[in-house]
Amino acid sequence: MANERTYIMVKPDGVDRGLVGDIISRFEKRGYKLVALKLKLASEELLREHYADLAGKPFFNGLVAFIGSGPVACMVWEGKDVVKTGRRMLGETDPLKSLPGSIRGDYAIDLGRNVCHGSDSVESANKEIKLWFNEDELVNWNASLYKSIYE
Ligand code: YYY
Ligand code: MG
Repeated sequence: MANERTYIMVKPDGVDRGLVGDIISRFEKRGYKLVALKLKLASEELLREHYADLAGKPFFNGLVAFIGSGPVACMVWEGKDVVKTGRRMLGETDPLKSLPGSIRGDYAIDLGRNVCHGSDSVESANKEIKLWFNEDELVNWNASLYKSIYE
């Protein structure tokens, strides 16, 4: 579905390292359409909800503390198969297992500093987009480049 959406977030390590522009650029160049974008200092409550499926894992508290330690760049991207393709563009959860050419494979080493988040399913994407953005922050617009991206 060309109107599938995913939630992509540059984590505080990626923002601090100046990787926001590169990550946006990769999605733009691939042909995806940006429909929402903001910088945010996330509350502990928001992060506990965002990572709710990981509550109980030994790294959960450290993860929430780290993602809340600095600004994150939040975005929603739209296009055909963007959830699965976005995950492939990010690489594996463990950067050392990520192929060069992926974001984590190009820029990261440690699990807890893997630079970016991407929704793992359409269902998670819908939940995360609602959690991080108000409806009026999602911009519906026609990208003229679509005629050069889709046949
Ligand atoms: O979706 P993804 O980010 O690739 O991995 P998740 O299993 O959802 O874990 C979220 C986040 O938690 C991961 O990006 C790094 C961190 N983490 C960790 O610090 N240590 C682990 N053993 C597993 C995950
Ligand atoms: Mg995940």
